[in-house]
Amino acid sequence: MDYGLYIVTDEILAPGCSHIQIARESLAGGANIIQLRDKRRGGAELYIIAKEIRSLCNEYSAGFIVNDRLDIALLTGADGVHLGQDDIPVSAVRTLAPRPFIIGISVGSVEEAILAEKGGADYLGVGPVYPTETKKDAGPAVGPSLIRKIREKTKIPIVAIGGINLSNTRDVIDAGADGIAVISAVICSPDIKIASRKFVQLLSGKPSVV
Ligand code: TZP
Ligand code: MG
Repeated sequence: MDYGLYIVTDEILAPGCSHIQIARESLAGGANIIQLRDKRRGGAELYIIAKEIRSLCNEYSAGFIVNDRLDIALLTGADGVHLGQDDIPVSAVRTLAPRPFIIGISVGSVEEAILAEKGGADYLGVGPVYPTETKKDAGPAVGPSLIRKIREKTKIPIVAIGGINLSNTRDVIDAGADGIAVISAVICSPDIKIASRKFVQLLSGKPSVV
């Protein structure tokens, strides 16, 4: 899985823009993975939205991950689920969802990262790397130095999250991240497709032409 540009959908930050529109635009801009993240809707609505994003991601050969909802992920053929520290343990999820199903775990310390890897996680969401307004309970910013420390102690891919923008992307990649998970820097921009494309160009090392 190419973690590259990993877009997390958030309808609250983008009023009038649905999960599906966010996914469609960011995929058109070259996003590698879409994570459906919705803490409000029930399963009935989420199931329909997830099925639609699954087929959009297929069109672009992109990955599709569902936040929190293992049931929705399994029922809609998602590539994986993303879980936090308070969610069902990775080892238990694995019994229901063998590989190649992907399990991503949010971690905020080296200890959590080592445990997640040992438990069977496929990638680590490390953050918040920088201060962010998007997740109020995200805790203090850990900085790119934590990415460096986790890279030394673990082998699975690292996706940096929290306050990632065009100016700090290089620093997190240089620190050892395999990809960047972005919400506001893409979703709150006037054009999600163009904003995504700028990140993709930056990640590919090419100068931005937009
Ligand atoms: N988990 C840790 S920070 C964060 C999440 C979901 C929010 C990231 O959003 P943004 O807008 O890219 O800072
Ligand atoms: Mg969660």
